[in-house]
Amino acid sequence: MASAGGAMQLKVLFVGDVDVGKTSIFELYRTHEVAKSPKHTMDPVIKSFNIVTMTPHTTVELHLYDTGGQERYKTLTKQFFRDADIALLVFSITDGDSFRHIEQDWRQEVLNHNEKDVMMILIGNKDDLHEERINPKSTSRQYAEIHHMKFVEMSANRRDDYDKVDSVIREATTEIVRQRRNTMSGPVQQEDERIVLDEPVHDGLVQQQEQKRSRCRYC
Ligand SMILES: Nc1nc2c(ncn2[C@@H]2O[C@H](COP(=O)(O)OP(=O)(O)OP(=O)(O)O)[C@@H](O)[C@H]2O)c(=O)[nH]1
Ligand SMILES: [Mg+2]
Repeated sequence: MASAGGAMQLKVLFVGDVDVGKTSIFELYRTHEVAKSPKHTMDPVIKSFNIVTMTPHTTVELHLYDTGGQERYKTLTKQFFRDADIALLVFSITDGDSFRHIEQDWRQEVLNHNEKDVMMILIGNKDDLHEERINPKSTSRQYAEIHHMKFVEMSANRRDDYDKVDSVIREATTEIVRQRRNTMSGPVQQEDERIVLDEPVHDGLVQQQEQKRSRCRYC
């Protein structure tokens, strides 16, 4: 666990095949707005902001990593998988391969790059295109249950689905805070009863974030 000035820091990865909507979900979560014409992600994009967990009310600094799913960027991308705390495994409900690759590729890669437990969240995106659905919801849910993942279907094109991604990330963050409170020696910073913070604290280049992160995680 990392801390900077008392706040816990968690690394949250967005991974999955090309075009499944990772950047669209990332932007919806970050800005509460539907992303307009997102471009393919090449270098990972990192944004950080604070949230306050459910009970115990604790400020957590989330470092969100949006990675590219294109084959030619995979080697670069996977370097960023290490030290992850939460991984959002994203597929499209309209794309069978994108679901199969969750197991064949993305989940395994997250595991391979991390020695400690990573909280995984399975996201079936493009729920607005239900007439083109290929991946049955029951199959995805069952897969998630087998692997102890949270599961949600959503559409990054629906502004209201901000609540879905916010809830599932907040639940995962809260669980990690609870788990680590039970094992850590020092106190976790407690907050007053507050509902949501969601304040951008800093954006930056990949390299700057990595440097800052490595300084903080082991200090
Ligand atoms: N209908 C629909 N389209 C979506 C949804 N989410 C994303 N898209 C569209 O799908 C395309 C790809 O979205 P991105 O968010 O760029 O996908 P990505 O997974 O980040 O792709 P890479 O960065 O190349 O790996 C874009 O045209 C989006 O507008 C959704 O929920 N519904
Ligand atoms: Mg992208």
